Amino acid sequence: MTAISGSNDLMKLEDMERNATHPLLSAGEDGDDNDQGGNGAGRPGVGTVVKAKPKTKKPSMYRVLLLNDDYTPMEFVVHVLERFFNKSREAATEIMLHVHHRGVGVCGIYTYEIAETKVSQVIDFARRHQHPLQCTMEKE
Ligand code: TYC
Repeated sequence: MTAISGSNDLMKLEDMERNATHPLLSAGEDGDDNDQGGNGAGRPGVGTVVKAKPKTKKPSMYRVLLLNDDYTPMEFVVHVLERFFNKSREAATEIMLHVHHRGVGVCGIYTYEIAETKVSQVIDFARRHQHPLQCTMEKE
């Protein structure tokens, strides 16, 4: 006759379930009083599940710059700033005059792809109108 050791084995199973690492519990919070640091020390293959770290990184930003030259008409530059950089007539005029006097000025700050697109659009638009206006970008 085999002895039935039922209650003993059942207790062990319950203990195992109670001690199973829970994603919302960290070391020492599993409600038992036999904490071993919560890292499964001495229990091969058992470790603490640590909450996933939200991994969101801010993208690098790039300044789009307009360069001065002696030939592009002021009105054309103002138009470029209104059309491609969504500036008001007043803001566009201010930036154009800044570039005219200082040699270079910021049109806007964007993520890499947007900045690259703006630069291409401005250079292409200026070329099509036979103006030497130059535009470039730099990491912020
Ligand atoms: N310097 C130009 C002129 O006198 C005007 C100008 C302003 C040109 C800004 C380019 O990015 C520029 N007509």
